[in-house]
Amino acid sequence: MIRILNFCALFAIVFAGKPLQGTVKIQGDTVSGVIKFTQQGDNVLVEGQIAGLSPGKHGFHIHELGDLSNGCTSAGPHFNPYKKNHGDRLAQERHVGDLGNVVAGPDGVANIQFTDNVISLYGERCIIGRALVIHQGEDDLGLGGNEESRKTGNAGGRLGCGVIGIFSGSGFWITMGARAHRSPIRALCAASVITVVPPRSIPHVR
Ligand SMILES: [Cu+2]
Ligand SMILES: [Zn+2]
Repeated sequence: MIRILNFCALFAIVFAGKPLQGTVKIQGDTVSGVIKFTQQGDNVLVEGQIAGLSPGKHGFHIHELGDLSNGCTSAGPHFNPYKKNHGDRLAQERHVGDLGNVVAGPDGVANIQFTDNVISLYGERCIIGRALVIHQGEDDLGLGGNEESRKTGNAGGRLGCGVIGIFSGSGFWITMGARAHRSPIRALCAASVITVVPPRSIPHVR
């Protein structure tokens, strides 16, 4: 087990120059934007811009499904593989998909840049293929004192959403795609990340 994990560390170092990156185009009736995700060790850098919002705070979450066949509604609930309560991005008790609020200025634009060490671009906390949703209202971060607060943060309707996919400039994924099927080391690593490592508690954030 430890050797397998070391393999993974080596694997991560070897591919350090080829970042894992995801991207999502957010679309809605009034809102639009693009967000990019970059894996940096255990952290994911989240950066981008969403326009067309009302000034103020808006709930910002990864939802479980990448299914937008019925608009943002079919994206399902917050991505919550550990069956926790809803919470702040910086809280111990949170859904993996809980990214707090983003803040739009008077011009309706939210400029977004933060790192998070709970979401990931691989393994069991992987957000690729799931939906990013921007909400109409402020997320109460699970502190609203009611049942809905512990599920959704009472952030209101879904203004816009998009499915997170592989970024065009992500050399890592392009290499993986070309060679993964004939590389036992990579297959082993992927398997260890996904199945051999027992579910661990969400790492404490900073
Ligand atoms: Cu949401
Ligand atoms: Zn949540």
